[in-house]
This record gives sequence, structure tokens and C-alpha cells, in this order.
Amino acid sequence: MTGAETVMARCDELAACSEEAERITRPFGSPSMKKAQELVGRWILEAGMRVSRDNVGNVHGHYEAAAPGGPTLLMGSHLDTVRGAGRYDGMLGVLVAIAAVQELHDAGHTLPFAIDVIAFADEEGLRFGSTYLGSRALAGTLSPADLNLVDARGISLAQAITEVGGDPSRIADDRWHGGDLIGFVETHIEQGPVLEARLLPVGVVSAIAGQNRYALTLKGEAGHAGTVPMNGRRDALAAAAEIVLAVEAEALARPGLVATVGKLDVFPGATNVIPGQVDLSLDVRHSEDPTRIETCAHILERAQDVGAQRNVTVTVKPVSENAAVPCSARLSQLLSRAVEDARLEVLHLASGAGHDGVAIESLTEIGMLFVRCKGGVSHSPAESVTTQDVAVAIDVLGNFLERLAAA
Ligand code: HGY
Ligand code: MN
Ligand code: MN
Repeated sequence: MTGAETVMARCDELAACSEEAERITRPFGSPSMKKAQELVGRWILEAGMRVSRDNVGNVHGHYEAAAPGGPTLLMGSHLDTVRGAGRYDGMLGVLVAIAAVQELHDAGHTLPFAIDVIAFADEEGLRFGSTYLGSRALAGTLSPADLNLVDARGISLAQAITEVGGDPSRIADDRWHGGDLIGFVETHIEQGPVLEARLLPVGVVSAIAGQNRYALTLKGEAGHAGTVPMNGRRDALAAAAEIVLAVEAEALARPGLVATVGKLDVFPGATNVIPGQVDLSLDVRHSEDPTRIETCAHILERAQDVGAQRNVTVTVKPVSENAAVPCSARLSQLLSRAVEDARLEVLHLASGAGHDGVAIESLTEIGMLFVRCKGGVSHSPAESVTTQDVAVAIDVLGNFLERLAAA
């Protein structure tokens, strides 16, 4: 099998590692994540790398430099997924990085720098709600508050780390301590329609949009659906519905801004009971931080107005905030030349999706290579890439490594 065919087959193997039989769902610290990490560990060894894992569960592959003491290039992506995920978001970046090192290993080739390939244990935040837990551990920016995050069953991140064999009291050891870093380069599906529209297999990422996540709790008054008159109800779900539409309206009014209510839980959740409480998520993103910040304030103000009009309390808990992050000009230049070496047009494009580079940027400069995905669809089983485009990505990454070695 070619490198690209191997990557595609391995994406299928990882897709079978799921907490749910009928869809791909692989959260932090789950049995399916353990299985995926074992597979990735095996493939890292096959590519001539030394494998290790850290407290938080990131899997590391280390490919020695030609001579010890040189700097290290980080590559990789995340191994966790959203609920009902596709099989390429995250996984493709891990497997393409392994494939690029496999090619070096098979050719008996070493470089003037080491390569660390990392499969991050949690980027999506499906289990604990926050983002980039794996890459923040590597960047040394996980906080004690993060360790106290709890999942839907009340299990804390600290407990979950213990359960996967890590020591939450030693999270600081997960910070990169392997010497000088050249940077972090992540290959990832575009999760958008631009490359497909431009008939291009790959693109070079210019920046990653900033992102706010909130948890809102609306409290009204539960009551009998048959006896409480419409006037005077304190219906938390009706208030939530008005807020969801207000979120959409505020986003539509601002070019380039996206805002989403992705989760909404109704309590008590019975046909004949007026909803007394609604918990909902809010995700707001834009490439310009001032626009994002202003819009968040405006949306939250409108939510409070709706609550006041309906006599429903609105409590807002900020979950995470990440400023927009630029990709390194140096790494992007080298990636652009590497794309040209593959006789392809170079397209620079911004990422609306968040990526581990947002967390790693505090540690070292970042670069990203996007791979075309069908219809721009992601966070869905319909996520799809072609073997040909994956072959291009591996080829471009190989060109990039060569250029970096010669730089
Ligand atoms: O939410 C995101 O943008 C990424 O998929 N974590
Ligand atoms: Mn994702
Ligand atoms: Mn991703």
C-alpha cells in the first residue's frame, strides 16, 4: 500500500474506536480513546520513532535528529472527536505526520532536527467542555481549575487523568522540556468549502479565528402544561428559543462572524410540564478579536433582556476564550514553497475552526496545511477526503521537511 492508502486505512481503523456503535464518538480518557492510542503507538514504532505518553494521555513519537542536541519540529493533531464525528478531523493530521516520518525512516534518512509527532488526547472538549486540554498540557498552560472540570457524571479531569494512568499532580511535567523548538506544523482537513471551490487539494493556513465558549442556564418556573394560563408563564424554553434566534440575528448582522448554540438541555423534559430550566451552550468566533469581543457582549446583553422580559433568570458561565492566532510567516513560507514543489497553486486561507496550534502558539511558532474535504463538511459522518489529496499532503509535508532541513 502507498503511504496515502495506509493513512486512509488507518483512519478507518481509528473510526472503529468509538464509544457508540452507530457513530464515531471518542472523548478524552474513554476506552475507545485507549484503543486508538494503542494503535497510534504501534504505528509510531513502525515509523522508527520512540513512543511515549504523558500524564494527560498525549501520545508522543520521537524521531532522532542526525546528531543529538539539535532543535525539534513538532507535528501532529488530536485523536479525540466530537459526538457523531467524521473520521478525518484530527486523525488525518496525526497519521499524515506519521506517514511523513515513515518515508524518512524507510529511506534511512535523518534530518538536522528531531521530529516529535504528537497525538493530542483532547482538543474538542467533548467530555469536559473546555478546549485544547492535550495541547495546553504540552504548552504548560493547563491550570488547577482545569483539573477541577467535571464531566456529565461528575468525574473531574484530575480523576480521569488518574484513571488513564497519569498523575494529575505532575501535569507540569507534560510541558515541553525537550530543548529548542523549530515550531509546530499541523495538517488538518479544511472543514470548509474554499479548497473544493478553488479545485485545490491543499492550502496554507494564515490564521486561526478567535473563539469564546459559554454555558448559559435559564431558570423560570416548571408547571402543569394543562392548567397554567399562557400569560404569566415563566417558560425557560420559550426564553431559550428567543435567545437562540437573537444569537443567529446578531451573527448574521456581522460579516465573517459565526455564533452557534450547539447544546440545549431542557428540564424536567416532560411533555406535560412547562420547562423550568434550560442549559445551553454558546460558541462565538471571528478572525478579528475586537469584533468577536463586542459581539459576545452584545449577545449576552440581549440574553439578559429576554430573561428580564420573561421573568426568567439568565446565568452565564464563561467556559473558554481563545484569541485569534496568526500562523508563523516563516513556516507558512516554507509550506508555500513545499506546495509549489508539488507543482500546485498556493492558496492562503484563514481557519474558522479552532486547532491545537491555538494552544501551542504560546510555546512555539505554528504552521498549518489544510487538506480539501468534500463539501467542506466536518463534525459529521459525511466528512470525506480522497486518497489522492492525502498523497499530496504527505508529499508536501516531505517537501517542507526537506526545505526546513536546508534552511
Ligand atoms: O471547535 C472547533 O473549532 C474544533 O473542531 N475544536
Ligand atoms: Mn473538530
Ligand atoms: Mn480538529
